[in-house]
Formats: sequence, structure tokens, C-alpha cells
Amino acid sequence: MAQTQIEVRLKNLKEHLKKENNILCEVVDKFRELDKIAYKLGYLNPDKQSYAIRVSWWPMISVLGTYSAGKSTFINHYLEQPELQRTGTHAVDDKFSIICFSNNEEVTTLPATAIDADPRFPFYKISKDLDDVADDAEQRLDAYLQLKTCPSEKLRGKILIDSPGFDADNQRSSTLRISQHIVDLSDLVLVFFDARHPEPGAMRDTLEHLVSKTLDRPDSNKFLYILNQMDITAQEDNPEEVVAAWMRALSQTGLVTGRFYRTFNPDVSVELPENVKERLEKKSTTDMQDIHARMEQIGVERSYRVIGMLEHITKDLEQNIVPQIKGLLQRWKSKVIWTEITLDFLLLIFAALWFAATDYTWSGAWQHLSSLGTASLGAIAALLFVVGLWLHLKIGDIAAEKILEQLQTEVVDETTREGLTRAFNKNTGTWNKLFIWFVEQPVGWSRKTQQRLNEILGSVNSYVQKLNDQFTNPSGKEN
Ligand SMILES: Nc1nc2c(ncn2[C@@H]2O[C@H](COP(=O)(O)OP(=O)(O)O)[C@@H](O)[C@H]2O)c(=O)[nH]1
Ligand SMILES: [Mg+2]
Repeated sequence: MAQTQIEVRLKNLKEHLKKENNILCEVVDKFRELDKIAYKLGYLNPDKQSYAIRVSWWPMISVLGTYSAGKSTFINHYLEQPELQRTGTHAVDDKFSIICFSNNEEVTTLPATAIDADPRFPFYKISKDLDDVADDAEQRLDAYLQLKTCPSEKLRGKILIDSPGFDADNQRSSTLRISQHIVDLSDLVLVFFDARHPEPGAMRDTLEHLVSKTLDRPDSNKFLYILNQMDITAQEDNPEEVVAAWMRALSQTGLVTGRFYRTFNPDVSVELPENVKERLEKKSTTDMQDIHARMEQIGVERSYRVIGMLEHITKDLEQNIVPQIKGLLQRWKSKVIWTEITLDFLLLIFAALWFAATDYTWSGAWQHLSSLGTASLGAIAALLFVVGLWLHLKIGDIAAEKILEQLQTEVVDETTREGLTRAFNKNTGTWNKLFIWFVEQPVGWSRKTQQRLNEILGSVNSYVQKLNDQFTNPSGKEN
């Protein structure tokens, strides 16, 4: 059997995971089981959809924030690769750089298409997102993204993303759109602010676009807010005031949770005034260590997140999607049944009225029928049967169409709507239309399917335990 693109992709993914984390390798198979159930239900399209590729399997850390805040300098420092990302006071690199590990001694830069081909990256979605921004998204992708490989050991099993600043007015909406997408996929988001400019528009914009949208996220603890270049501030202003203004700006957007850091980069820092030197240095060093520790920890967090995702999708399928499909089916069934009962009733009334108007009677009609020969009776019965059958199917069609129409306005989320539409269509085939009075369960759903979902849920717990054993820190997530 020919392998679909998804199968090839997942096979490559498993190859990569084998070297990294065997447990996650097993989890890929569980996602495939969910896929199969969803294919049978019609909820996912087997040619191009899979729950497994909705998850990004590689821990991803993104560095966002105001322009010239020191994002690229921070990355170079962390990876101990001073030449990796260009830095400077002008927008030297207005692309997103996806940085990942390679054994190759040399840093290499690859075009955006390389990202699409690698199963570790969930960026196929980015080109789709860009579709809405630019018509020739495929070609333009290169204008927004590049892939860099780098031999730093700290990169093993992680992906780091450096981003352009927010002030570049051109390509602005695409930059924002991509940023949002990256934020969604990231396990850790470092949001950099420039302590030299704590108040102006750039900062407010960053906050509005990045932070205010993320306030109610369940994963809001993945955001770290970093006020950088504290050294320069200490020279020119009162650092306390700068920090206070920054915190005020953050809280004005409603942000109260999250971790806040104050740093400067020792590689490029200026001479600090004696009276604040020790204190600022100490604060920056411990904060820097904390940030780095979070970055190390991210591989562990990711494993739990993927398994959490498995649990979430399983429950969603069982408690949300299947009931919705059942609901649609029930609605269709009762629509058809009630239409037919109403039609029969109308027919009777019509006949009764007609009899009343023409002096014809039920017994007269009966006698008339009895006097007919078997052949004519047979012909009439056959004709009635065919007309009835045709009507029955037609009513099924019309009712299904009506329900599909309603579905388009009822379900807001596009992916869910598409899935439900496909699943519902799978249930309105000729066979089900014929025997609609007896239809109970959606196609692809049975006690056995239910049992399989329960088994998957059960395996989630055992994976969590295995992970706990694997990572010595038993709670795994955070200290
Ligand atoms: N004094 C000082 N300069 C910094 C610090 N971080 C970055 N820089 C400088 O600020 C400029 C902009 O940094 P860059 O990393 O390119 O900013 P990006 O636009 O956020 O990537 C560069 O010239 C860096 O050398 C810092 O903590 N202290
Ligand atoms: Mg930069």
C-alpha cells in the first residue's frame, strides 16, 4: 500500500524521536490510533489530516519583543556562538530565524523550504497562515523565515526562534501573524523589552499585541518577561524608576501573572556606576541563570505537554465531537420522521376533504379497489412503493441539506465545522437514508471504539509515570 505523505512524515518523526525520547515515540502510535478512529467517523480527512501532526513534537523556545532590545545578542550568548545571529542598532535581520542543532561544525543558513521538509517543525501551518496575508505566500515565505543550523550542544532536542522587532512598519501584519502563530506553538516565550525605552509606543504595541491576547491562556506560565539592557539604564536614568514604569505598563495591560526578569548582557555591557554595580550585576546574573534553567527544563515540559495533548484530544473526541455528531444524526432523523408523519397526515386530511366534497366514501373506495384485478393492484402498489421510496430518499436529502446549512452558522471554529460536516455527510449515505428510522449510532462509532478511547486514556497515566521515572524530578513540570 502506498504511504501517504502523513505516514512518511510520521515515520521520519519517529526516527528523530528514537534518538531523543523513546516514550514519545510510543505516543506517536497512540495519536495514530486516534487518527484511525477519527477517520472512521469521518471527522478527519485521511489524506491530509492527522492529530499527530497537529502537535509540535520538538520543544520550541521563541524570543520575541521590541526591536533592538537585545534578542539576538541574548541567543548568541546562550549558545556561545557570538557570530550566529547578526546584532546591531539597525534592523539587521528582519526575518524569523529558526535555529536548530546540527553536528556540522559550521553554521548554515537554509531557505524556508527546508523548514517545510523537516518533520520536526510544525511550520506547514505557517504558510497557510501567510496565505491570508500575502497572495504568493509560498514564495514570500523565504522573505519571512530562514533555517539556521548550529553545532551548540545546548540546542540538542530544542528549537530556538529569533524574531525581528515589532517596529518595522512594512510587513507588519505578517510579522504579527507569524509571531502569534509562533507564540501558540512555543513551549517557552521570552518577551524582551528595552530598558532604554521603557515607555514609548513600541513597548505599548508589543504589549498589546503579544501580552493582552495571552492573558487568559491556560499556558500563560510559559511567558517570561525580560527587561534587558539594564546596564545602560543604570548609567543614564534611575533604574528603579525604569523598572517601576515597565511594571506599570505590564500591569496596565492586565498582566499580573508570569515571571519578570531584569538583565543585561555581560558580553556587551557598558561600565556600571560603582554605587549600583554589585546589586545590578547580581540581579542580572541570577535572573539570567533562571532564564537559562527554564530553557533547559523545556524538553521535560514538552514531553508532558504532548501527553497532555493526547489526553485532551481523546477526551475531546469522546465528550465533545462524538456527541455533536450524534446530535446531528438525531436531528436529521427526527426531521425526516416528523416530515413523513406530517405528510401522511396531510394526505389523509386531503383524502377526507376530497371524499366530503365528492360524496365518495372510504367504503366506496375500498369496494372500488377490491373490484380491481390482481395485476392492476400490483401495479398500483409498485407505483406507490416507488413514489414513496423516492419521496423518502428526497426528504432525507433535503433534511440533511438543511442541517448542514444550520451547521455552517452554528459552529464557529473552522476545523471543527469542516470535520463535523464531513462526519455528518458520512452518515447520510443511501443506506442510512433508507433505514433512517432504525439508525442509532454514527458511522464508525461503537462500544468497541469507546473502549479503545478508554484504553488510550488509561495509557496516558502510564506514560506520565514513565516520564516521571525518566526525569528525576518527579513533579516534572516546575519547581
Ligand atoms: N549595553 C548593552 N547593549 C546590549 C545589550 N543587549 C544588546 N545590546 C546591544 O544592543 C544592540 C541591539 O541588540 P540586538 O541583539 O541586535 O537586538 P534585537 O533587535 O533585539 O535582536 C546591539 O548593538 C547589542 O550589542 C545589553 O544588555 N547591554
Ligand atoms: Mg535581532
